[in-house]
Amino acid sequence: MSATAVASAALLAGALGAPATAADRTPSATPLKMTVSLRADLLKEAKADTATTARALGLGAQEELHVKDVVKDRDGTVHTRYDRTYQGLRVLGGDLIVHTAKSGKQLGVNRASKAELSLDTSPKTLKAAPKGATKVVWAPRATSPVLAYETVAKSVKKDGTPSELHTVTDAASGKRLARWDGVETGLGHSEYNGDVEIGTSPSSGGGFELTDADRGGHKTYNLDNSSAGTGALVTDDDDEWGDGTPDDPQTAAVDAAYGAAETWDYYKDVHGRSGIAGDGKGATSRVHYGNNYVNAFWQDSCFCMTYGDGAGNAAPLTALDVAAHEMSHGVTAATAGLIYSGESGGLNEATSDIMATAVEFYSNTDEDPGDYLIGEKIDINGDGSPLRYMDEPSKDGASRDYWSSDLGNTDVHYSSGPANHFFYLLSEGSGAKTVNGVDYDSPTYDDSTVTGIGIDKAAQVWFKALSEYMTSTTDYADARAATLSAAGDLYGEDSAEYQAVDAAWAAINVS
Ligand SMILES: [Ca+2]
Ligand SMILES: [Ca+2]
Ligand SMILES: [Ca+2]
Ligand SMILES: [Zn+2]
Repeated sequence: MSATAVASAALLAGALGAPATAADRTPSATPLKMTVSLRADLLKEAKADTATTARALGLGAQEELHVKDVVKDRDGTVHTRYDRTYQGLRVLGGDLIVHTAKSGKQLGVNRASKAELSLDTSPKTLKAAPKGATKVVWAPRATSPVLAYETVAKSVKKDGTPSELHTVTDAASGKRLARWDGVETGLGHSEYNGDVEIGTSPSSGGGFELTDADRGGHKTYNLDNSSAGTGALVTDDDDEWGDGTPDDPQTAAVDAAYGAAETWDYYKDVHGRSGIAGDGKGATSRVHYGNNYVNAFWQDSCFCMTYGDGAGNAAPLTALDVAAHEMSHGVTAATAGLIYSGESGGLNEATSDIMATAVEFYSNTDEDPGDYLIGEKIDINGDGSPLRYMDEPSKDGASRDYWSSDLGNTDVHYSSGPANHFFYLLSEGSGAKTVNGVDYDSPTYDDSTVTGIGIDKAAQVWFKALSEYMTSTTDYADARAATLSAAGDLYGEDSAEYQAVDAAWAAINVS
């Protein structure tokens, strides 16, 4: 595994794989390639209209909409995502998406909560606010909105992973309503992509730095075993980086920079999205976090990716599916905002596995070809087995294969199983199959046979559902509806693709 990265800013532009999809084969409901200025214009338009839109949706005078994201399809349909405030308080579960035809006609609305908002935000009897709390309105999917306090407690867990624990309590009773961690951890990894080109820039003091000018100025930092701060921007004197082994501290930085670049290119080339937040801005990556730290994580608060060096500091967790998994948490945060607990948390995790797998198939290097395994390059279990299997998630000993009513009570890394399984079935179909040399044998809940539509179409369906139909409170039943809407838009409701989406959900016990 010689991962000598030879690169310069000048060499890079457009050098990394343009996708093979021909524009004329692309359905008109796929997202338009969004430039930063087009997106800015659409956001500006939506922002100017928020009051009118709020009234048109029948929202009360106390409610305000705040534009979060906007997607425009090739056929001119615009999907505008809003957060909501009520009497100036943030409404958790107040997010909604408005779909508008090219003609200006409103096509529909997806709401995280359908409940009407009318509550006293300053009642006389109120529990004292916990320290550091923010008053919010908690509007979960199934019950009435209540006044609540949200606190964020920052700490570091025993294994060195930072934690930003969000707790929502009922402001009247003090009862805990929800809890989730804002630091979304996932996997472990080694490095490995062979010789790659990475985006670098000339350094002001001479030499080069790991700043990718072609991808929003993404920067890679070396924490040098610290677990705090930004670290030092990785620099080099001759623009040839790393030696393909963990002995050279630059090697992990090369893999991290490559992972960020491939993830950026995938979202841009395939889904027309410019950067994780869609605003054209690059994130940052930090390598060599802590000591013997066997994990990697994304933090929305610093818009940054962090990688440990693995067991014995000998196997940096910088493989592509880990990188793309973690950065896709940033995409989910900037779009559907799926709450990281219960069924929505499982769907959040699954989205990261699904998009990471799509990125891996897109990148498809000889050293790391596409597969439906997560973390197959890490050997985190010490026996060569991957972290997760999408064809039959229970093979990891903990994940669920099928939906059941208690699914929301399991850890989000296991309740992601059925959605990962759905994505495998939608891509490749049920039963035995070999893809890129890996053998799969995907079962179905009802012993039905599912015919796959290929990973490219399956990923189009999932991303469109994520960015245009899912909200913060989406559960498995909603995800089915969201993907059916997406497949209907893309391929028509009479299409084989639409039927396959339906069949794949039934095969994981969601119908
Ligand atoms: Ca060098
Ligand atoms: Ca692979
Ligand atoms: Ca993989
Ligand atoms: Zn994750």
